[in-house]
Amino acid sequence: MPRPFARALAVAATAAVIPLACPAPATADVIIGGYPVEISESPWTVAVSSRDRFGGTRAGQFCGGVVISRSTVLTAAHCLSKEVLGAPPRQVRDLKVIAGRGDLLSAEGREIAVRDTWINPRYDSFTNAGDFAVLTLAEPLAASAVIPMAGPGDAAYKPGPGAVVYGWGDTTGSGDYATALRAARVQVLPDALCEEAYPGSVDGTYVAASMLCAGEREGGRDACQGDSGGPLVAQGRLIGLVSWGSGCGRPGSPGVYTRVSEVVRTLGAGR
Ligand code: 4AZ
Repeated sequence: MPRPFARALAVAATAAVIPLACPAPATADVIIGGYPVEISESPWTVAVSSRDRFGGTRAGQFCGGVVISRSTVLTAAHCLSKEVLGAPPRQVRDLKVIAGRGDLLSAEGREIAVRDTWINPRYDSFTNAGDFAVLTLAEPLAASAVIPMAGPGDAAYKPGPGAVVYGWGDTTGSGDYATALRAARVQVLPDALCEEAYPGSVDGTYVAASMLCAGEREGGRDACQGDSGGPLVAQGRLIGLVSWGSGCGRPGSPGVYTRVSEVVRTLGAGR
């Protein structure tokens, strides 16, 4: 199970009142190893937010999401878990998607209410397999915000350089959450690398049929807490959603993503 971002925020909130020592993962350089991007370059990247649950300082952002149709956003199933939200999603009254806003401290773009949530019933919180959920928006976004999903057999899934992950998550591995959107260039890695790294532990188990392995063999560039649910893009198509991993940017512990071809299969079969 990925360490939920909510827990990190809860720790941060507590620390603001009582100066408790926050546990700092032993990683440097954590999106880790990324660079700032304009939201106009990736209009399909959205912030999933609840000020009620996560406070207003970063517009309530707690996960990433991806626009796959004008009224549909994909995110990670674990983002909507009780462990993260502290309640079932339908009880989170101000669950929103923030589109067209790169800088969370600005008022640009739109905040759109989530009309309905659907969590993949086959999501397995022990292995992390099937880590995706669908948010239906109360109002549609522009068609230009939609990114196509790479279907089964798409060449974009082939191991190699040139994939990019986007998010507002931790940039150091020590709870330094970005306020402006960042991206990191990563490699799609062979399944064997993640099968070796994650044969089964408390963090999860790599299942190649429903997960995608990406990062850098030597560590460095990676997604991290708060990036969950956000996009991994290759050849202009969505191939992954940030899901889990052991730490962030560590050599030998690549990032694990939800394989979007599995999402396409599931949604195509009527869920
Ligand atoms: C998380 O806790 C998380 N390095 C997300 C991505 C990765 C690790 C942890 C990948 O949400």
